[in-house]
Amino acid sequence: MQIVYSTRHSRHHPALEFFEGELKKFQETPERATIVLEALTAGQIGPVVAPDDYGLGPITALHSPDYIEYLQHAYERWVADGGIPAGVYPDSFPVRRMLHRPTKLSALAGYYAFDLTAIIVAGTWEAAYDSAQCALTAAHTVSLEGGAAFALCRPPGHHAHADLCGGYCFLNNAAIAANWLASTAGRVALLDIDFHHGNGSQDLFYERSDVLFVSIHGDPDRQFPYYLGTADETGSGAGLGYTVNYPLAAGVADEDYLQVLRRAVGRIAPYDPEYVVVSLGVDTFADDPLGGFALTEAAFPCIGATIAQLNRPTVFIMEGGYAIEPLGRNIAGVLTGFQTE
Ligand code: SP5
Ligand code: ZN
Repeated sequence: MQIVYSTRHSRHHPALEFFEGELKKFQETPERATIVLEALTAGQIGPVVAPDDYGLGPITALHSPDYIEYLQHAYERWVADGGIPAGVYPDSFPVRRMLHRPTKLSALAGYYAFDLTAIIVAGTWEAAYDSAQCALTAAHTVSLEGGAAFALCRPPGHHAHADLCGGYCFLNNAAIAANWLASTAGRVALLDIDFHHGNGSQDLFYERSDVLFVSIHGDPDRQFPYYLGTADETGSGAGLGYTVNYPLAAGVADEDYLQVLRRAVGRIAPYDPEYVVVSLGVDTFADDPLGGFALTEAAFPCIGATIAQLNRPTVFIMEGGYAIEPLGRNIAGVLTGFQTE
């Protein structure tokens, strides 16, 4: 299958993040992408191509123009305003009943974010833009040729809302691809198997029936993103019944996980989607520093094979996975399992 990759991901490289009460090394590193690229190349998964440029249209079809304008210029305005060169860090968040949109950059940063990890540096916009273009290129290929494609997206996307960054995400790559496919197809399924709930994706499609959102993730009662992803969130209005969440307790291992995945796939099949988009995070791996499940390497090819049962043109979008050394093998495992099924 085609692999879509842009070297510009490396322009997004914040040094530090606030993690469990301390400043630590930023964990969503450029090395994540290069190790995946190496593993996919070594595993002969398919040809590697650079993304085409679909412009801002498919991005602003989901993200609000003011948020996009903010992302494009935040770093230069932050530095001009006396901010530290290390990156844009919010100083406050508007929560319940706080409605004013301020002009001060450190405050605007909190207005457009829900946590402290979507740190904007000089090259963040270019990296995020290319990440979304990788997703669109993979979607376009699959729409022309069928089969499957893998967008090696970095930064990841599934936590990003229409006008909110967070969880290392700025532009919702998977949602942008799903929305683009849905504009020509009647029905698209977005299956999110990152360890963390895809709060941004859910919110973007919550009132729509043309994109079925199905997510398996750590129970938000104890796991990031905490404030969304419960089983009783099922969509609203025209979207009622088109959001399906499978929150799981910490410690879930291969057999139990695969059983839930088969149930999720069983929920997607009768929807009869023309395309499947997969938010592919492998932070479900036992040794992941940000995850809480106990999957072994052997689970990942089974995950790919289970998704292949849907037998639909499929776009894989890379999301999380922070155990660096096994990251490439685990992504390659899913794609190989999918291909050999
Ligand atoms: C795309 C993606 O995977 N983003 C994940 C962002 C998660 N950030 C919150 C981390 C919460 C820290 N708790 C970790 C406890 C594990 N022992
Ligand atoms: Zn994740």
